[in-house]
Amino acid sequence: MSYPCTDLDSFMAGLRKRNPGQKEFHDAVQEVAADVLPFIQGKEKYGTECLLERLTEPDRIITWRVSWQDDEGNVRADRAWRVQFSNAIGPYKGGLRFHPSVNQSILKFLGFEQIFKNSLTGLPMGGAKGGSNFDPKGKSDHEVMRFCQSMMTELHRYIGPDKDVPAGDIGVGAREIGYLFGQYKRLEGKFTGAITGKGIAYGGSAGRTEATGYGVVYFMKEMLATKEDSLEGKTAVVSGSGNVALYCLEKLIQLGAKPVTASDSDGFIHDPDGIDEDKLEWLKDLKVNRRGRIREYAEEFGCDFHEDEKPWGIDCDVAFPCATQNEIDEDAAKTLIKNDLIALAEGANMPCTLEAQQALRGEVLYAPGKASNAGGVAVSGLEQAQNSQRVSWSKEEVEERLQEIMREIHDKCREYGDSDGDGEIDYVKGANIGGFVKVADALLQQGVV
Ligand code: NDP
Ligand code: 2IT
Repeated sequence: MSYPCTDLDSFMAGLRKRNPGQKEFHDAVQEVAADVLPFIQGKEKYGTECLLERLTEPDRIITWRVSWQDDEGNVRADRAWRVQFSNAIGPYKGGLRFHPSVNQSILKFLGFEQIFKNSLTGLPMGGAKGGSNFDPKGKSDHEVMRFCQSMMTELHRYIGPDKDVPAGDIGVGAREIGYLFGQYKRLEGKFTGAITGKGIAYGGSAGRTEATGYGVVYFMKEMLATKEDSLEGKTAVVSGSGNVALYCLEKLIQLGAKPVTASDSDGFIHDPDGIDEDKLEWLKDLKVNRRGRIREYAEEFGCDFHEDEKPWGIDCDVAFPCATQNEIDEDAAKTLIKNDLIALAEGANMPCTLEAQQALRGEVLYAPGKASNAGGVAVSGLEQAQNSQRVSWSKEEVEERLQEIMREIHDKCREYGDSDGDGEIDYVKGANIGGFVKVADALLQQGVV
């Protein structure tokens, strides 16, 4: 391969060879490289800097064993990683995921996307991701606490408010963040904002819990506004029933849309009358407090439960995949388009396969996660700012700033994704290049590091 590589096929062939078996990582890089390589080409300032070659190689990956004891006294051993991808524009920042499917490929794809997402927020945050194949499902609070304490006993060496600031992701919510922070504080002997998504009682930001889901809906609102349209009266299909999905549902209801589905790994519920405020409160209690299954919604409210199915065949105007990666394949995307979908905003990271993206781009308004789900990490950035200043902003103030940040991300997508100014925004291209330019400038100014 010649340096710098300007041809997508040879760039990807090299990347695949260096990172065998890491399909999720390959896909995430391919999406970015397809837009960034042509953008770099011929621009003198990028010259021989090999920026994309550098950005696809993490600064470091830390991996360790987490030993812990279950309630029966058995000693368990799980794997954990922290992928510190790039601190070009700020301390490493990104969530921790606990799920049996977690492996290095998944964390590398997430960490890589996080670089560009965090850049799009306009806040000084680098890109990272971490997690474990530990499955919190079915574990007691005490088991989760022992796991989190053991995990942090190693992780604490590598994080800190000016170094690397983890947060939540799949399987890591308020409970896990509390246990992780408690152990960090005990080991370090100091109270600093080394983690975000903290409880309000100990330095968390108002509005962080809601931020990702609300942000996705704000982004959708901006996309629809480019077509002089709004969410009022729109039928929405949502997947997932975790943190992102629940607050996506909440904001949709507040803005007059009618969400009709929610899901978990067992299947989806279809409520043609719409999930309203009262039903959502019940669902939050089911999922957050009782850790129940989505099928119980169907039993409670007398609607259909579709076991082992995804909701993409349900007629809708707008769609919000908010569960996990690769949950919409090409067939599902084509079904959505056939059913007259207007717009899709990703709440999850990479929920659409590359083939699904291809089908959606140009056919509907389509927002990639690194733009539309950036509200979560943006409010994490605001939490870091509040912690540094030792202040707490009101929920209204945080929500106002979140809306402003989502508008600015939309503006950046317009700036870089509609270069001919005809009003048709390619949000994938806009987000990839819009995220890249700031990181690239930072790398150029910091020399060969
Ligand atoms: P949660 O753990 O709160 O919820 C995850 C939801 O997705 C659950 O309903 C879960 O169902 C479902 N799910 C997870 N894995 C699978 C799977 N393999 N197959 C089917 N369903 C699955 O996570 P979040 O809501 O925080 O995260 C959801 C998505 O949003 C992820 O892609 C995450 O990376 C992304 N994201 C999260 C942010 C945040 O601030 N939390 C910020 C930006 C993006 P079940 O309970 O059955 O496993
Ligand atoms: O994917 C993501 O952006 C997150 N899980 C949130 C990361 C964070 O640091 O708040």
